[in-house]
Amino acid sequence: MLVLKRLVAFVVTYVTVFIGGAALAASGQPEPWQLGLQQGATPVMDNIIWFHNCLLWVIVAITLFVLALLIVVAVKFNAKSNPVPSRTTHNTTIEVIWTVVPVLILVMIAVPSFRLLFFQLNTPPADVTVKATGKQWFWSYSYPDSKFEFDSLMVQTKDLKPGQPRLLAVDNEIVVPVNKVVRILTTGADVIHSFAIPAFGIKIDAIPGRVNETWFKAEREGMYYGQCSELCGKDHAFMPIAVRVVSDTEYTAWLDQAKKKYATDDSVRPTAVAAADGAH
Ligand SMILES: [Cu+2]
Repeated sequence: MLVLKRLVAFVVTYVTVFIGGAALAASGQPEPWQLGLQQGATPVMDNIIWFHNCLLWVIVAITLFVLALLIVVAVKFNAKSNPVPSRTTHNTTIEVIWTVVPVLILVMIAVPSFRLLFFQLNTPPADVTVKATGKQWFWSYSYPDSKFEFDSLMVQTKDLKPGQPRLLAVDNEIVVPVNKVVRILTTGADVIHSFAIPAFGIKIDAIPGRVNETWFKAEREGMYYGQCSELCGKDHAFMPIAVRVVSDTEYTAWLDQAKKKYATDDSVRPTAVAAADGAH
């Protein structure tokens, strides 16, 4: 009886945590006790989640079917219940079935799989381009259309402000407008890094000497976090990615201010030029 009570308590706790975790997973970062994927914030991630859930049912059905066959074999055809084994060998019908059926299942899986792959890999015309350069061990982001670049470093645990997640918050986050196509270009300055944001369904290597491209269209405002996902050395775990998705007006305001703050073109940063002149 006690065992049953404990079992019920366990199941209730588990279900509560699971449902709670699913709700929290919408916050653009991993949550304690989270099961499954983070809630999607882009059409690509919504598709990935849908495909993942479909495959889960397919694989559950196949596994149960194989398990049932194994049980039948073990029970009906063991040495005790079937002392004189049949000498039957080869059955064309069944051999054709167990070849054709798996092929059909794979073809059925391949169709949505390839459709999703092309959806991910064809970047639609972009509204904003952000270039992410992986460095040991932080990210630099540049907005080539607006000619500025800045570094993004992890906030140390002791410096965290309320609401900032440990190991994920950064000093300067990427800011992008909501419902706009953002093209991400990645490259590495030293070794291979990987730019990944689970809620956006993107993960792409940042390789020295070449530029990779991916894209996302965030459909909800908020903070979204990711991490470098290619082992790149000692502080690989401490170079998070943070993206703030904001409204169009907030984005324009941020862009104006960022152009001055992070300007790489000296002509748009008169104070810096004046200061440099003064030093001569
Ligand atoms: Cu890394």
